[in-house]
Amino acid sequence: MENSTIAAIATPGGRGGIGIIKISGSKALSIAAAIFSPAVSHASTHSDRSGAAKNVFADGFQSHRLFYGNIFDPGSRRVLDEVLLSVMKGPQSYTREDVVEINAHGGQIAVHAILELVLRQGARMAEPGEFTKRAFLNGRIDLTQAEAVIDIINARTDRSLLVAAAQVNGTLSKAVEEIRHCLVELLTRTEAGIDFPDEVDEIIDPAAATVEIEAAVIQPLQRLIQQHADGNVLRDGLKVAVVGRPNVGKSSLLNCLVKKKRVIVTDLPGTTRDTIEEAFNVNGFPIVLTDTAGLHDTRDPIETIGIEKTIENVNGADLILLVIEANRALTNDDHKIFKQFRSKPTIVVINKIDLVNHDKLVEMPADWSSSKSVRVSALYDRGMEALKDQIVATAFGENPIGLDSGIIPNLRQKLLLDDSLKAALAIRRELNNGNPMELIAIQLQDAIDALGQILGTTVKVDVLDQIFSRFCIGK
Ligand SMILES: Nc1nc2c(ncn2[C@@H]2O[C@H](COP(=O)(O)OP(=O)(O)OP(=O)(O)O)[C@@H](O)[C@H]2O)c(=O)[nH]1
Ligand SMILES: [Mg+2]
Repeated sequence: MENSTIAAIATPGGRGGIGIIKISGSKALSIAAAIFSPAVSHASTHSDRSGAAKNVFADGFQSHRLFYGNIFDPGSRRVLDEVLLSVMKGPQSYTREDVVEINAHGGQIAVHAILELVLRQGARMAEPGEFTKRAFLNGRIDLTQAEAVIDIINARTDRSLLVAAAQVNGTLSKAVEEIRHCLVELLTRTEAGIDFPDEVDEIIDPAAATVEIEAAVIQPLQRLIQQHADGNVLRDGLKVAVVGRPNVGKSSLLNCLVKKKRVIVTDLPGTTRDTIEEAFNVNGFPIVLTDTAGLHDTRDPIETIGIEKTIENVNGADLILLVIEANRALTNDDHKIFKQFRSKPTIVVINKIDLVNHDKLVEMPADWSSSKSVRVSALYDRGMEALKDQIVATAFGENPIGLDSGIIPNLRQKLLLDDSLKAALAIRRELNNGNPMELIAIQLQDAIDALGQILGTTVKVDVLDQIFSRFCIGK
């Protein structure tokens, strides 16, 4: 383990109430002692800086205490800022090393001047994610927890944050650890069977092992893999495409939902030519809404390109809002669009209800009954709450995802879960076929290794670098 002392500004750039400079490593305390002078010293009658400092730090800094005072440049003796200094001695700290945090007044100039001073005292600039990387390398957290720290920083909504926070507490590790435990136990018995072939029947019973693998390995792995798919939505946002024929009010609907004039609206059909994305959130769920070009038969080359993009976008969407007009009977284009995308979860949005009486509303054909419909007026902002509720209900069902278990593997973890599952399925097959124990042991080892990489026990250095480079500096 590298033992250099690292430092960085931990708060975002720009003006703010406070700015924090974080230092971690064996020199953190001596650097702090060299540039900090407490404002009041109970123990000292001297007023000079070094004398006061000596008394307060006579036995070194006390851990997990806040110190109030000034940061000064030991060369020029100039005071740079009034600060609160917090000291957390390792191993009771984020990185398990000695950590000092200097809470300075937020101006960028003061914060940068203090960082520079700290670097001149012998610390080096931290790389992105290096504090968290040290926490991992020093065994305070496992890799899934370190990755969750990134997700917390990037969380788009309250719900995404909830899931990331659960993972920081180790919920995914616990689930993976349980599966791994079962595999390790089976491997131990398999190897005993290899060493004592005469007693193999007593050591390992293939039928019982098959049942065990199924219940304690295959099914839990499959559940975690499924949760990855569900969780992508929380991490990246639910992709919702607004489609319909020209002029039905798709762009108006997007503007109304996101509460700003994001897209151009005119009374001319064919106004929207390109797909336009806007992120917002509904009841805490992140949504990425896309407005698209109106779909119909056309020879206009620009519209044709727009229509191709619409189709491409809809194919990648999780949910479709099919907009129709309340004041007109459905046209062939409406029917065509419904049919074209019928494999996707769809909500029919009956727009422009302000133009018709209730009893004159467009009729929904019987074969559209698989989709729920909501009546709105995008022009007068009516029905939007009902539409939002329907979006959440259609996309997430009764029990919004991720909240019950709080476990959502990311893509890296999911690919390793896939590897582990592949090996587990092979083990089940080989147990059924009565294949030699040696073969089963190899597959068990593969399944265990894949899970080890999730936890970070067997992970490669370049993978680590890649993970931690996604962090911001100062975390
Ligand atoms: N009365 C009424 N007019 C609406 C409503 N929603 C949209 N409109 C009008 O319908 C016309 C078309 O609206 P847009 O939002 O541009 O329709 P679009 O579906 O995006 O049209 P294209 O981009 O051309 O495909 C505009 O004149 C809107 O003001 C509504 O709820 N009520
Ligand atoms: Mg439009």
